[in-house]
Amino acid sequence: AVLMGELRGALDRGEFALHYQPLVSADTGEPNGFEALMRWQHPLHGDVPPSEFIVLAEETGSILALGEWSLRNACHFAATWQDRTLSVAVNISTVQIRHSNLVEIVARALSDSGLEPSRLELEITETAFLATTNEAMSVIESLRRLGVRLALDDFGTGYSSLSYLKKLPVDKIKIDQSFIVDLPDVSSDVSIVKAIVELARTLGMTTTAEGVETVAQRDCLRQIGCPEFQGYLYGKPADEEATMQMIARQS
Ligand code: G
Ligand code: G
Ligand code: MN
Ligand code: NA
Repeated sequence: AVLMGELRGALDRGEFALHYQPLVSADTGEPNGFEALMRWQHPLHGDVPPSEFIVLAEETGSILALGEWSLRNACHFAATWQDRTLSVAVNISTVQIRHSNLVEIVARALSDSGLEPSRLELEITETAFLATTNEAMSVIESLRRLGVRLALDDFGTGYSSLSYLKKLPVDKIKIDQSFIVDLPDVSSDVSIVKAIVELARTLGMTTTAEGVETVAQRDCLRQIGCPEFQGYLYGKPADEEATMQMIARQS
């Protein structure tokens, strides 16, 4: 409650930052791109994690300004990367889809930064998709027409049916880390991840395994044929400076 009143002013005071975590190719072990993750550096409370302030920001409507700031910042940063094949992924709240002119905001972030649309990936959580109305669906279709890619975040934690998945206009499914954590020991999780990867491929979608922390998990995922990994094994979310250094080392 204390934080709620401060959220609005915090953006103007420059207390937010984006950190970046690599999305790594299973084939090469090199980054395909980076996911932007917001951090609130509060002067008294220290680093407030998104798990605490995103919901608050959604309830108060501050997420509209915060989300637009994230998009614009991530696009401008990615446009400075030497390697033009790297993409940037930005998380989008369902509130932004419903209550802002998201298509215009994304289009403007792209043209102002000069970032190629194909290098921007928008991550939308499965639960957000479930709440999707016809109106929201048309926003999602318009975003696709801009040429950006769409990813279904935290897949497996919601209640998507298979027929529902078929209708979703997404390019990528991000498999929630709860299915990755017990690989390769829990055979039911191996089966589930294998099924998701194969189903996605059948539907023309790619997959990313979230929360990859160990070599054993990586090896299991390689065997399954999951094409992209994200997790502490490859890198924790890092600030802009450390991210630039990582990109410089790779190129
Ligand atoms: O980095 P961390 O694990 O704390 O992030 C937790 C969650 O916060 C992420 O899974 C993501 O869904 C959400 N999040 C992080 N940054 C943003 C952002 O810029 N916008 C939105 N809507 N959600 C974000
Ligand atoms: O967008 P999403 O809600 O999926 O955000 C991913 C979250 O997962 C971020 O908050 C990030 O800090 C966290 N994360 C990323 N990699 C790992 C990992 O390997 N292990 C754990 N426990 N968390 C991770
Ligand atoms: Mn995400
Ligand atoms: Na996720």
